[in-house]
Amino acid sequence: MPTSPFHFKLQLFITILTFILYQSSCSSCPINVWPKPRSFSWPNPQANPLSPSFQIISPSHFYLSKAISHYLNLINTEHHAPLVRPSVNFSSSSPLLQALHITVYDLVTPLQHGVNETYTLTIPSSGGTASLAAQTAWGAIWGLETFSQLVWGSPSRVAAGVFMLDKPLFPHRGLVLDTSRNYYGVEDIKRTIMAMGANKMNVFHWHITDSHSFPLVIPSEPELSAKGSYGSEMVYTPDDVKEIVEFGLSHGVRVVPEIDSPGHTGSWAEAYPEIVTCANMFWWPAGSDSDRLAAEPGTGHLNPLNPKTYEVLKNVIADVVKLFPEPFYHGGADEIIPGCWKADPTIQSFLSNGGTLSQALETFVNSTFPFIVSLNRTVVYWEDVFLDDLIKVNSSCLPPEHTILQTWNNGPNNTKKLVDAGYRVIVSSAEFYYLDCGHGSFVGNNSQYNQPPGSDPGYGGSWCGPFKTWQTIYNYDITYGLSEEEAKLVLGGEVALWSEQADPTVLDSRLWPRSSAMAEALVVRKQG
Ligand code: CP6
Repeated sequence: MPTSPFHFKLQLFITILTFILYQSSCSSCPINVWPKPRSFSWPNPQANPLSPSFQIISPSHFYLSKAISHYLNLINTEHHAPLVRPSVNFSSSSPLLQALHITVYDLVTPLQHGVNETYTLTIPSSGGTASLAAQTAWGAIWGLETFSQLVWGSPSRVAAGVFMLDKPLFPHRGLVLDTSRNYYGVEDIKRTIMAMGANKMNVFHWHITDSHSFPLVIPSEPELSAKGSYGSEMVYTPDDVKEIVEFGLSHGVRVVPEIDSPGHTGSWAEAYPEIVTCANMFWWPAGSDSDRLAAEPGTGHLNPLNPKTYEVLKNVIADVVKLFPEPFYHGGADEIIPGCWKADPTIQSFLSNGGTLSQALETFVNSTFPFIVSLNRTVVYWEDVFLDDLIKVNSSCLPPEHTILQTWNNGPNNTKKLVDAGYRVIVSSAEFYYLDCGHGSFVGNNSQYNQPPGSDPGYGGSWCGPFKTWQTIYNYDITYGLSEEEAKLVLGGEVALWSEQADPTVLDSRLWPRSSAMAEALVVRKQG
């Protein structure tokens, strides 16, 4: 059996030639696969019955085998009836499809950013054996997803005479879930990851901690979750994390942890009040430079000048890196509020001795970033760390080879500023990709609530409306306005579900189907 990349390329070449020949006979056949594969041909739409003893034959690979069980189970139990049934010729006396044969050329590359996700799938019109070929197990998992979508009805039939070559346009197709403002159970997270895999989305960005609760059990700092979680049942233990990470790998989904800091850390004050500034400050003075971000009471920031901060934080980082094998580590660093740091006397004297808030942030980054890099992690931060107009670090603190910045404050200009500074970028534009505001969410200002007059209009005051439809999300071009060279640094996008106004009861309906729109746009839609 050919095993080298050369053979893989040769096979791709042959498959591509086959396409060119076939596509000329049927250039726009509809096919029920989401996201749409990059290219396919189905010149004479027909379906064959799936053999009752249908099997999947594959090389041995721990996660691929788990994926095969999952898909066999789906194929054998789901009997899905597409809303729009493919109008194809089907006769139960046609030849049966007996097996799907999987070839994987590289069985060792772990799931990681930029892994080869290409697969080819051929289902002959004559029954017998279909073949799926992929460079890696991770591409093969996508091929299985596609195959499962091509089986429908009861008794099962399968599309036949199909040739497909699929690979995503963007390597990073993610979803952020905030599990601090509201707690989500392990089953909610696994269900979300499974749905991501069904959409060929490959990064679950887990915004685990924030100001409202600290649900992650950190073995070397157990007080953080013991005191900072919503309750002893509302935590993620190391076993829970392992279960989620393993579940992700079985579905082609990486789990990237985010421990947001130095901002968004009010919950840390339950265990360590001495390292958190402004944790109990409820309202910002109206119109101050502090009411512009993170419209939440007591957001809390780690004190960058207190050595104890780094003692605790480094323990947290070291444990998180042990819990999550994933090579990316998200450090947050969004929405630093001047008044929160200024509320602390030690920071006040630092400032009155000529220090600046940006220097305080540089101290924080210089005391943590090299440590994270030393643990073999690529660091992701929100764009604020480099683009905020009041508090930001010099780019020399953040070498682009170790840093990825995630933009959320809209528009192509921020993305352009980031890529022009040499950073790789993940796009999470709040205007297009923030899903937290559902239909009927509050749009307006919060003045009827218990806030001092003139205070921040509050969460939802400026962003919740209008509701983003799937079409809005689908049509968003994450590389809009960039040159081809600049666009190369855009790794992909992430939709986000912040949980101030979301919890497990609305999880599925906020995320789906709108996330599927981004999934297809990043896999196949021509940008620009
Ligand atoms: N929490 C954290 C949030 C937000 C961010 N970080 C956020 C900001 C603006 C909107 C929605 C969410 N709730 N930690 C920004 C990255 Cl509109």
